[in-house]
Amino acid sequence: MTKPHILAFETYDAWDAEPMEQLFTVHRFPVSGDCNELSADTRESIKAIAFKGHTTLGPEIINAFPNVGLIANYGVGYDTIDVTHASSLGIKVTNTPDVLTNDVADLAVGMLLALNRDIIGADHWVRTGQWAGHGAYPLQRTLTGVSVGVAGLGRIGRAVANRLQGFDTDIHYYSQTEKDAPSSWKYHSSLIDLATAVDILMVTVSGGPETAGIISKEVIHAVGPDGLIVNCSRGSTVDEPALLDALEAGSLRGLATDVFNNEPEIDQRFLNLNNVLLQPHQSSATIETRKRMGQLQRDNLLAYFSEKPLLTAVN
Ligand code: 8YV
Repeated sequence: MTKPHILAFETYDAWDAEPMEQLFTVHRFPVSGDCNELSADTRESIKAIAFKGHTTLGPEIINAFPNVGLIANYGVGYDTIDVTHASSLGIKVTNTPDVLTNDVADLAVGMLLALNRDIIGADHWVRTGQWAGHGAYPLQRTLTGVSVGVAGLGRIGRAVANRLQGFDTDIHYYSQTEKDAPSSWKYHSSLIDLATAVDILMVTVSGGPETAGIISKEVIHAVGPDGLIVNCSRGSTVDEPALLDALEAGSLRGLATDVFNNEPEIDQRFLNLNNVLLQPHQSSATIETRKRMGQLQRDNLLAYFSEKPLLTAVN
């Protein structure tokens, strides 16, 4: 049987690349971004796209592959894929939910703990001899009894809230509609109300046009000079210039973030701040989870080519 032709974006680890090559004839998306580097015959032979990464997959690229019927995303977030355009052409889109929820939530909580107690600064204090030279590290803040707000109670937000409940915090959340959640979790129908009520804001909403900039200047100021923001969602959800202004002015106590606008070419202002914890978009980046994400992406491709129901369709 001839192997179906697919177009693969970005590079894959061997445990994904090998089975992908066994199952499909894999064409690589040109590094230059110019689809015309692939011949018209090749572009027409391609029936599905294995998408990965955070570049834009918009009409220009999608239209260059006239026989594509599926875009299988490697990742839960699909904000860079123009799903509306894909749908208008009858192209299905899948993602990789659930398999990464725990790792993302773990990193979000890990970032919060590290930021709140300045674990990285304290490590530096020991390594540089300041403990012996200057004595005890400056006192930090407790998490016990603190009010934590989860912005977006989807799969990841819920996993974050479940973990933080174990730290004896008061859980508040914002969502468009009230969710079936423990009665002790306080629902807020507006982000400003949530930010005003809590000391720590965990951003777990999905990315995309609906959530662009929702962590606005007003929300950031409502979290306030005693407050922290932790972002494991998308850089686009936050008004980044307002966030940087607040951090520089001390009108927000601190930020931990795994995501940025224009990553990895992040705003250099982040690098001069000592009240931030910066991570290289690695919340799903464990060997185990990445293997599950690759498997789910391939399972969706296989389902498509064998005309079975897609496992995790988003349109
Ligand atoms: C990326 C992510 O997909 O799942 C998501 O939405 O942001 C990540 O897991 C991963 O970095 C691969 O690009």
